[in-house]
Amino acid sequence: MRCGWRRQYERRAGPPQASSHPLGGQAQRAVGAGMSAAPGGRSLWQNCRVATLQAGVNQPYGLIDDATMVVDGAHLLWVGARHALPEELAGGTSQSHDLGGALVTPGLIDCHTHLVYGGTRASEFEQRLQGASYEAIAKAGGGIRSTVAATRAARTDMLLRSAMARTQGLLQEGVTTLEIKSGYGLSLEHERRCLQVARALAQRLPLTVRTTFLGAHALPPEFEGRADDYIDAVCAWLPTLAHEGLVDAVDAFCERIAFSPAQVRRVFEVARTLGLPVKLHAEQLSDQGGAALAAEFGALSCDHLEYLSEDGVRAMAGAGSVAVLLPGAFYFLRETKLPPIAALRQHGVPMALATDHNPGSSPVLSLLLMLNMACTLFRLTPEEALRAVTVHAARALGLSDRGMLAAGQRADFCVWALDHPNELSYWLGRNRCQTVVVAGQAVPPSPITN
Ligand code: DI6
Ligand code: FE
Repeated sequence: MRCGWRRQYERRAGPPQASSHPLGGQAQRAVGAGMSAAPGGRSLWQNCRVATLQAGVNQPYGLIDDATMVVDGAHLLWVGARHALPEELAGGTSQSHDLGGALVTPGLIDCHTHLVYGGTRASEFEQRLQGASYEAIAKAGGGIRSTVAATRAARTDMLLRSAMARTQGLLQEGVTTLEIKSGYGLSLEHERRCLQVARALAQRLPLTVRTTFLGAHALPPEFEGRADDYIDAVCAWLPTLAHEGLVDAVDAFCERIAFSPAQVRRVFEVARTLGLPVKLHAEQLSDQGGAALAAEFGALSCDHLEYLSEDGVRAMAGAGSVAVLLPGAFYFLRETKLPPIAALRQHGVPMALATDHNPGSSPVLSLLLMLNMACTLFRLTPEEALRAVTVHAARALGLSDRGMLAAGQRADFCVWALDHPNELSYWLGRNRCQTVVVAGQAVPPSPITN
């Protein structure tokens, strides 16, 4: 039985770290605190089992046993079997880490969240348990609108603080890249504020944040009965926010309770003139033909997709759009209609997974839990699930420099107290992530602040 990870990490270049039980919080603290490489230096990470997810490695998960990784600054210089390490790379490193046989994966990517908002919707959850439907609550002016009111009322520092706490939890579970959508401000001023908070998170925490403008998320009360006027406003705000450097992509909610394909098209046309990629909340509660529309605009991804038709699958395959599946929302809304997994596989549409963290339909703060739910609820394989939060999630964000472990990629990776990558989908409710490395630097563990 492989149990190499039970050994405490060692730093060859310095004195051994304080040895405490490897499963205790103290051990995690000691490991994380002792492992930051010199910025810009070269470091060697060895005695590990690496799930590279490279297509070129002819093993499930692109697995390399007894692997070595050479990190140079923020990037990987070399990844392979230890015996194949070129002589010239073996020397000249400023630090060497013995990982004691631990599992290494790419840093995880949560490619769909609505993480900046005020308040909670726990009372709405209670209403739904008593029989009210998500759509009925939304139509009665609750739902997204109640979070919009709480977000507008929240002080900016409180928005930042609550978003920081959520993000820290994700980071400690191995998330090194995070997408955050606006969509709870729904006015120029408040959408800007939410996007600024998302940018501020990336200044304060060691992970990449990609922002998505989701002005077309719901109709704010001041535009009641005037959805087309609201879309005019969204189309006018977008260039302003884009020029302020706040927008990496554009999304919309195409649904009976939100916006029609014709309205979404208008937003996407503005995105196109600005050269911004689009994504879409499509076919979550009904089939609106949203995925085909998004595909027409070369969407990076279409997300949710429970009601996606075969034509929609074909359109996505043709456009190379990623299917972002969100089992947290499926579970929390007690949906029964499954996304068309077999058709997505058959047409070669890459599948990603994300938390969809939001206060209404998916108050989920564990990406690993999504791996498990994708396997149990959607019947993904554990390997598909891991690809879904690495390689395919990177593609859903238009990022080609991460998501697998290979020379030239960013040195974003996680060290796990696990033997095999299938355990990432297997364990529920216990974080086995020992160390998170972002751009070649080990992230020191930090207490969650809220
Ligand atoms: N679909 C979702 O699941 C979230 N937004 C969306 O367009 C839900 C947002 C909420 O209920 O607050
Ligand atoms: Fe969402």
